[in-house]
Amino acid sequence: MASKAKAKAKPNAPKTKIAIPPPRLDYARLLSDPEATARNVRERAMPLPSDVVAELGRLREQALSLETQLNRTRHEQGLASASLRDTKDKDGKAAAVARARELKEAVQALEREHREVEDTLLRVAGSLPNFSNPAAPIGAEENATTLETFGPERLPASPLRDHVDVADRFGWLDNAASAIATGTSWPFLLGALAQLEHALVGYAVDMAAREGFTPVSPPDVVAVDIAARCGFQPRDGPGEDAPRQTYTIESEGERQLCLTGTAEVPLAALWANRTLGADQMPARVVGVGKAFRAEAGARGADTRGLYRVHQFTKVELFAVTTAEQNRVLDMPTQELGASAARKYDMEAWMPGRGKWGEITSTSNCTDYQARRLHIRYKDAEGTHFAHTLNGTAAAVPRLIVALLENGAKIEDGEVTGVQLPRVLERYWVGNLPEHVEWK
Ligand SMILES: *[C@@H]1O[C@H](CO)[C@@H](O)[C@H](O)[C@H]1NC(C)=O
Ligand SMILES: *[C@@H]1O[C@H](CO)[C@@H](O)[C@H](O)[C@H]1NC(C)=O
Ligand SMILES: *[C@@H]1O[C@H](CO)[C@@H](O)[C@H](O)[C@H]1NC(C)=O
Ligand SMILES: *[C@@H]1O[C@H](CO)[C@@H](O)[C@H](O)[C@H]1NC(C)=O
Ligand SMILES: *[C@@H]1O[C@H](CO)[C@@H](O)[C@H](O)[C@H]1NC(C)=O
Ligand SMILES: *[C@H]1O[C@H](CO)[C@@H](O)[C@H](O)[C@H]1NC(C)=O
Repeated sequence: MASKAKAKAKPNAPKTKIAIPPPRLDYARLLSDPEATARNVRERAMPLPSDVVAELGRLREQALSLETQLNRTRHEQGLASASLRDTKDKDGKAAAVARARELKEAVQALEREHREVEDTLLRVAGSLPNFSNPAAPIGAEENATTLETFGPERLPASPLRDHVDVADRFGWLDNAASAIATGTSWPFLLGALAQLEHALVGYAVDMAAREGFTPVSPPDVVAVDIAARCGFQPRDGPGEDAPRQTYTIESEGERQLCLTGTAEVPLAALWANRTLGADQMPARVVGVGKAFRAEAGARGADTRGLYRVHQFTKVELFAVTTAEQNRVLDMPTQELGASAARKYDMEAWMPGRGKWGEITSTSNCTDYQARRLHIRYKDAEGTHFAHTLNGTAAAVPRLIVALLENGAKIEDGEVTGVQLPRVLERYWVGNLPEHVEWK
């Protein structure tokens, strides 16, 4: 037989032959109050059909009715085999054989139909976001509540402090080289900025490890199926025209792979299909990964400089907890990723941009990811789905923007250097470059 040409998987039709069981979603909870589920989708402004919950209800009923028919037909099949064994006369035997064959085919057809409906049910339910925490503010970004403001007095906004100009002035960014190597928004950090990246990563990992997070170096490529189970879809909405969120890559073998949008995905996969003991909880890790964002600059915002880029280094915290454990780790509903119930962002003042900019984000995903990845724990009462929490310890380019724009030293209307926080000194590699000093 001619060898089968290796099929190139389409981004939206991932081939996902994977040995972990399908997500175990709580249909009863999703359908116990259909109006509440529909309101949750609306409040999060998810690009889903308006009748998605009604569709879910119909599919669930259809699946149950097929299951009932299947059970009844299997029961009849059992009776027919028994009668086949017991029938001795020739004519009766032939009739019983025909009947058994008929029932076997009916069972197979019902099984097929049931499986198809179950698959659709899982796909539709899987597209629903997690329930928002009732205390999360409702609406778009401007409805966020400020919980706390700290740090020194804000510097006045000033175009002189623009991080791109500061970095260009001292030769720390090379946009011409970026354009040749890859393209815009794929930055080359040179000299002081590359050293600053090492220092920030060292500082963040050190702090997290001292707090009891186990350091992990995760892969930066994950299976599309695993990313989807964590709440990341290849596209930002249905259809081929929706902006792409992730970069899918040419894959070897059965599984469609993509570049990680955040190390949260491989860190969550670390516990997939496992059951932890109650004494192992909370399980906490800190991972350094590359984050790849296909959509950076897609909406024409912040295409300049380091604020939104296609690739960056990120130190990520991830915890698996019981439903009760956790400490507080408030973003409005439309700002929550599909899996999060509540999200806290921290913003830094960026005087060169003249705006506040998000530098970290921490999400409570309750059991959304755990149900999809089968992350469980066992205690005296039995086995339960765990809760997962994730947060940024350091998103390097955003911190560089904040540090350059706040640290720029201005003399006689000119930037003469940059002052960096002394806590980074311990983590600095090599010599302190010209134009950089500790504050
Ligand atoms: C997932 O867990 C089940 C049950 O423990 C096991 O049979 C299966 O092999 C596991 N899959 C993988 C990929 O480890
Ligand atoms: C069908 O039979 C299975 C196995 O006996 C049972 O668990 C399930 O509840 C039955 N389903 C329905 C809808 O009666
Ligand atoms: C902010 O919240 C209020 C009250 O819930 C709501 O009426 C308004 O539409 C929200 N604004 C945005 C931009 O979502
Ligand atoms: C996460 O959210 C759930 C319910 O929304 C809550 O029970 C749990 O305490 C929360 N965890 C944290 C850390 O806030
Ligand atoms: C944490 O998880 C949420 C939901 O999956 C996601 O939207 C957010 O980007 C993640 N945060 C970080 C820092 O990766
Ligand atoms: C997310 O939230 C709740 C807990 O807050 C959980 O019980 C529910 O199953 C989750 N919803 C989805 C759609 O996964």
